[in-house]
Order: sequence, then C-alpha cells, then structure tokens
Amino acid sequence: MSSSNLVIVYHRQPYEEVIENGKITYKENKSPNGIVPTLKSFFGRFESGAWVAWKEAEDPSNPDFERVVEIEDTFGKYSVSRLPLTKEQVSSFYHVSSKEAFWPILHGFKERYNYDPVDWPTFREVNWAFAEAAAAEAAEGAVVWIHDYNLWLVPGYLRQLRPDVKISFFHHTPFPGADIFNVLPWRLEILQSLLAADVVGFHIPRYVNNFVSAARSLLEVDVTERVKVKPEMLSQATALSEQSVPTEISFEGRKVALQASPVGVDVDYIERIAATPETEKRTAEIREGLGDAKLALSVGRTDYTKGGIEQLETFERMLDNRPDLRGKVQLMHVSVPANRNMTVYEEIQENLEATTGRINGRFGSLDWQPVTLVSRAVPFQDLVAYYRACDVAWITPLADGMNLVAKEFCAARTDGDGVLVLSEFAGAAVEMGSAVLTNPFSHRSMDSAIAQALEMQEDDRRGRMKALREIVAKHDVRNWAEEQMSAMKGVDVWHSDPEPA
Ligand code: GDG
Repeated sequence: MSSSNLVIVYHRQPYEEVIENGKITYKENKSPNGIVPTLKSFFGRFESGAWVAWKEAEDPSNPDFERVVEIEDTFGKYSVSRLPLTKEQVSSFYHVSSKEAFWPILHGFKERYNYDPVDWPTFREVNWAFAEAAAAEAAEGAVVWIHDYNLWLVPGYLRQLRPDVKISFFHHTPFPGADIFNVLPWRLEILQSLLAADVVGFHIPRYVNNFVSAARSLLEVDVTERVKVKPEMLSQATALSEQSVPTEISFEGRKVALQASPVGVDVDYIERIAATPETEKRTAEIREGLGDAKLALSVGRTDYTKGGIEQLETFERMLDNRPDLRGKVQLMHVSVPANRNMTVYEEIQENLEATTGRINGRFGSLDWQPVTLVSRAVPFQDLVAYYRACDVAWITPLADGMNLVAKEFCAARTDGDGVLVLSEFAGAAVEMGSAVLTNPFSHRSMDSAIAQALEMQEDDRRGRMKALREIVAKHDVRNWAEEQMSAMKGVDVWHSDPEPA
C-alpha cells in the first residue's frame, strides 16, 4: 500500500507529455485555466499526493510500460499512476459509454442517447482498474477524490477494496431528474456506487435535488438534513423547489454528505494576466482592428450542448432583420473540438463551418466579415485579451454543468465594463443573475437578449458587471477549494462503524 494522503482520480493526466531529444518529459499543461491546475493545487494541503489517470498503451501487459511517474512541478511533488488502456478500451469506456450514452442523458438530450453500442462489462472493467489503482496509492484513512461521470462505478468498487478511506465524488456535469436519469439501464448500479461515497458534490442545488430524486426513485434513501440555499445562489434561474437543498442523506444506515458547491475560477490569476502590458497591447490591437464595430465573443468546446449553431443562427436572424447592424457588429466564435474522431463532433464542426460560411457569404463584404470561426485553442493570454476587448460575451449553452468561460470573462473585466449574455441553463446562471439571462431554445428570447446586450447603456452595463464581478470573486476557486476541504475533513469514516440497517 502506498502512502498518499490525497488521491485524485481524474480520467486525464495532469500534464502534457512531450518528447524532447528522443526522451519523454512531463510538462505542465500549456493552458493554465480549466480544472486540472485547480485540482493539483490541493496537493499542497496534504502531506503527500497521487493522481490516477489513463494512458493509452498499445500493449498494456508490456513490462516496459511506465506505470507510475513521479512529478515535481509548481504544485509540489506527487506521483501519477497511469492505467494502461488499449485503444479499444478507451473507445468503449470513454467515447462510446461516456460520451454517447451518459453525456446526452446528463444534459437532457434523450434523442442523442446511443444505448446499443455500450459495452457495460468494459465500462465496469475500466472503472475497477481505476479503483484498484486508487486503492494502491491511498494511505490508511486517505481522502480519495473522484471526478465525473465516466468514473461513476469507482466509489462502490473502492469501498469494497478500501473500507478505511474517505471517498469524495464531484460531478462536473448537470445531474438530471429521475425521469431522464432513469433512462440509463445501469441506473441502479450507478446510484448504489455513488451512495458508497462519503461526500457527493455538485455545482448547484438543482443537481443535488435531482440526484436525491433519482436515488429515491430506486432506493430507500432518507433526507436527514436540509438547509436553505444561500441568497447569492437565488437568481431568476433558480426554481422555487431549489431554494432549499439536502445536505445529508442516509442509505442503509450510513450517512452521505451532499454538497452544492459551484466551481469558480482563479480570479487573482486572471486579473494578473489582464494587467500585463502584453495583454493590454493585444486588447488595444483587437479594438483597433474593430474600428467602431462591436464585438460579440463566444467561447466553448465544440459540442451540441454548448449551443454554437443556435447562436450563429441567432446572429444570422439579427443581420437579416436589422440591416442597420450590418458592418457594425462582429461575432468571434472560438470553439475547440475536445473529442476528435467522433462522428457526432465532426458533424457539429461541419455544421459550424457551413453556417459561418453561409452568414459570411450572405452578409460579408471586402471590409467586413460578420463571423470569425476559430476552431483551434487560443493561448489563454489571447483569450483574456478577447474577453477584455469584446462588448458582449455571448455564452448560451443548451445545458452546462457550470460554465467557467462566463466567470473568466467577468474576472478579466477589471475595467468594469462589458455585457454577459448567459443561458439560464448553464449552472453559472444560478449565481450570475445580473447577466442578461436567456433561453437558448427560444428564438424570441435569444433575439431580444443579444439586441439588449448590444444596445445596453453604460450605467446599466457597469452596474451589472460590478455585481457579477463580486459574485465571481466571492465564489472563486479558493472558495470552492475551502468548501471541498471542509466537506472531506468533515466526514467520519462511517463505514468502519456502521449502524445496523
Ligand atoms: C466541464 C463541464 C464545468 C476554451 N477554449 C479555449 C480555452 N477554453 C477553456 C476556457 C475554460 C474551459 O476551457 C472550458 O470550461 P467550461 O466550464 O466552459 O467547460 P467544460 O470543458 O465543458 O467542463 C462544465 C466544468 O467541467 C468545470 O466543472 O463548468 O459545465 O462541462 O476554462 O477558458 N482555453 C484556451 N484556449 C481556448 O481556445 N486557452
């Protein structure tokens, strides 16, 4: 047994592997944003840490495969345990089960749910391998922190392997209500596994309530503690039923803590980047290139949940109906494909390109291109410059667990200006009620939100941005870290002394 006091189980490795002079070296991810650095920062709070991830291997039984790598970077020393998975296992566990079956259900897209190709035994096998690797790394009584739906079965397996450890599971996606979740034929096994954790965390109260409703639809689960939701989590995107949230449930005589804890961004870091002379220069260049045209900026992964096509179509309707805006407003759409070689994502990419081409063909001229589509990752500093240069950040996912882009945009606006148009179906809408909230399924709502944002008076813009920046700073990544830590530390190792069922 190893001696790590904190084991983070996350499917991706926490660095980039680069080959230099024929030798593999491990470099910090180029992009400092996103969740990986946030998770790594937790290592500093524990005596020793380990990370468990998968790595594709041609032959997993090859004795030369480097299973554990010792890393030392700005987050300290930690080891990374790599599960060798074959290409077929990765495809089955990640691309098919996780992305084609679970992802659409989690986001409420039943019609995109692809059930038949799921190979459940492989999903179990891979989750079991993650649990075994975590069990091998964890010290007696360690905290094992598991992330996201593709590792749904790990808490249950780990509980069997290591009854002494504290298990915390965080969901980064939405969690749907029972009527949608129960479409998954493996629902009972998934819920039983999650209920083997000590803490199950979600971004917002609605997901906690949905999880409890799904659990109660199949199992004898009692809510033993419930609290009122903090006022700052009550925007017009919060339903009445979400104004209180269960914080503890009991299942088979054991207690499971539930958490509604929105992930935040590193505000200090983003503000520092925003203040550098390079960012200022880049921001000024972007503004200069725009002349007196306004810029609407949209950033997100290439995914049907992110609502990119719906946004482009809104922009097209606007140019159709408002000839006065032609030449006066530009849309920059940054959308990076995360999962290449998957038909569904290739189709979206083609659709984005075709729609952009159509809009530019219909309305563009020699000196004005209405839409710029960027399909590769932009360096984070440039992204911050775009956040600062744009007039409107247009973030309208059809469904999104949280959406960090909306928060990064506000953190970058140290000038106090800029308008955020945000989908009411992003988890972030619960905290960010001062944005222009919109329903991306409604043309009327989308049309009026973008028009309102482009025409908003400075006083209104600044008033809203002040409120948004306050909430983003209050719920920043450090606040999330504190909430996670107190939830993990707060649990007793209940399973070692179970009450009779
Ligand atoms: C999942 C949930 C939840 C994007 N384009 C570029 C770039 N990005 C960065 C953004 C941001 C991150 O990617 C995207 O974060 P999101 O939160 O929007 O989205 P998901 O990847 O879907 O993440 C989501 C999140 O987990 C955390 O719990 O909020 O709901 O789906 O940080 O800045 N970064 C750079 N160049 C780009 O072109 N450098």
